[in-house]
Order: sequence, then structure tokens, then C-alpha cells
Amino acid sequence: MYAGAHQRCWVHLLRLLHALKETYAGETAVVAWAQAVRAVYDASQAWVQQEERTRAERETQYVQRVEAIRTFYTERPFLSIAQYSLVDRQFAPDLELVGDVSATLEALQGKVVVHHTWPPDAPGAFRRRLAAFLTPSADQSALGLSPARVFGRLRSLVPRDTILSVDTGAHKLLIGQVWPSYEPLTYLVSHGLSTMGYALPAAMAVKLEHPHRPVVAVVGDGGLAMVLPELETAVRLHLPVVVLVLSDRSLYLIRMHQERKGVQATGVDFGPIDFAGIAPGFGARGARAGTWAEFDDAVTAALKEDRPTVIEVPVDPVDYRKML
Ligand SMILES: Cc1ncc(C[n+]2csc(CCOP(=O)(O)OP(=O)(O)O)c2C)c(N)n1
Ligand SMILES: [Mg+2]
Repeated sequence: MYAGAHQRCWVHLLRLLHALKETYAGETAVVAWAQAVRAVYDASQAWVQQEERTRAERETQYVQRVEAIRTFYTERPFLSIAQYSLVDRQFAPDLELVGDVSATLEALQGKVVVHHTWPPDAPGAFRRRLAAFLTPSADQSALGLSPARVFGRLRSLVPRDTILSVDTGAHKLLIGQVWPSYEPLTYLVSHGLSTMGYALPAAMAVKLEHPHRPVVAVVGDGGLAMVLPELETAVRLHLPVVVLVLSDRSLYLIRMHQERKGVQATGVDFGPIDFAGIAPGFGARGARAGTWAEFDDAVTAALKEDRPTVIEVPVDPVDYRKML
């Protein structure tokens, strides 16, 4: 904005200068003055260009989306058929068909001849490669359980029609890759703007809508600390949601961003929060799952409860480093 206004002023001044030079051609004082103004103009141009460069650098450095820890890439050309355009700074499909999805598919019917060139085992091979990449090196460590295993275990303990809400952080990026959903609208997540503190109120809203279906909120310790008082609402409204909090004592996604940018991790770590101890203060149940047996018991018991349960799981964030 400022650079634009600045530019327009200079254009007026240069025009004026040109008119003066025409009128007073040959008068030394006017020519010297014109040269001085020209020099200031050139200096100001350099300044405007530097400003533009700094602004562009600032944008690429800081105006990133939270998830964009690595550049998004696809190995194959990517066609998107969706109601909205998916184009974003980090990501652009090769071809987009934007509009009502059913109408688009109907319009395409019979018109597209697919030449399938993938070898028959390609999807299977890809799945195996992905599974190998997402296999944690250890089940647990002195720091806590493996988050990838926690998600796998949770999936095997809760019924297929469970509705899951997921908060924002490293845990979201990992669970998004390992959690199989069996029905539409059973995996709820705040993507794009990615607000923290989403999963607990989302789970409560879902439980109001579907009182007889199991509802689980998966949250980071930072995210739950932001919205903890909502537990009082959940208790008062008799919403027996299961809140699984992954305690890595850090805003871990931000820590990873900082480390990958080569700066020292700052302002991201905090002490362990006694979520299991705090929950009863709101009238909810609290459980701490430091072992796999405790985890199984806590989840199984929470599903039978008639009030909310907070299950605090100390985790070792090494999975995040390896898999994200
Ligand atoms: C309201 C809000 N504030 C800040 C952020 C930026 N942010 C994204 S992830 C994150 C850290 C999340 O920490 P935690 O909840 O502990 O999850 P973890 O990454 O440790 O799994 C932050 C601060 C955000 N997305 N939303
Ligand atoms: Mg955390």
C-alpha cells in the first residue's frame, strides 16, 4: 500500500521535473537540481524493491499454515472434484472441477475413459510402504507410551461407530494418517485454520446430537489446558464423553517447527499437568494410563461411564519426529 502511494508521488514529481527541464533547458541550476532529484529517486526505488523483498520473505517464512511442516507433494497428478477450490499457497491439484460433486460426477459419467496404468499391486505396495513408515520403533519409553500405538490401541478398543474429534498439534498430524474411519462423519477435525481447543467442545456437541454413540476427544496437553473449564459444562449437561489427553509436556508441533527451521526451541515446553487429578474437581472422572494395561482398563471403563472421563496418557513424542 505504502510502496504504491510512494510510487505515484514519484511519477508526478518526475513529470514535473521533465516539464521544468523543457521550459528552462540550458539553465545549470535547474539541470543540477534535476540530477539531484533523479539520484534521490533511484535511491528510493532501491528502497521500495528492498521493502518488497523483505515483505515476500516474511510471508514465506511466517505466513505458513500450522500443518505445513513439510512441502505437500503427490507422486501422481492429482485431480480434485469438490464443492470448493482446494488451491492454497502450499498445495494445488493439477486439475480441479469445482461445483456440486454429484452433478460433476453425473456430467462426467460415460465421458471419461480411464486407462489404468498402475500395476495391480500398486495400491497394496503403497499401503505396505506407508505402514512400514508409520511403525513406531518402540511401544514405550521412560517418557511414556508411543502415540502411534496409542491410536491403534484406541481404535481396537472403541466400537466401529465411535465418533472421534481431534484437536490440533503433532497428535493430529499423526492420528490423521493411522486412524481408519468406517463411516462418514465419524472423524471430526479442525483443518485449515486448525484451532486448538476444538476437540472437547466438538465432542460435547456430538454427544448432544448422538447421546447413544461413543464419543472420544483426542487432545494435546496444550490444547486441553486451553479449554479445561468446558469439563464443567460437559458434567452439567450429562455428556459422558471420553477425553484422551496426550501428555508430552510441550506444544510439540511448534517445537518441531522451531527445530526444523534451525532455531533453538523456545517457549514451548511446560511441566506435566495433572489432568487426571484436576478432572474430579469439575465433577468428571480422571484416570492416568502409564502402561498398556492401564490404558485398556481406562478406555473400557470410560465407555461405560455416565459422566465425562479424562484419560491422561504420558507419551514419548519420538513417533512425531520420525513420522511427521
Ligand atoms: C488457538 C490456537 N493457538 C495456537 C495455535 C498454534 N498451534 C498449533 S499446534 C500448537 C501446539 C499444540 O500443542 P498440544 O496441544 O500440546 O499438541 P501437541 O503438538 O503437543 O501434540 C500450537 C500452539 C493454534 N493452532 N490454535
Ligand atoms: Mg503437547
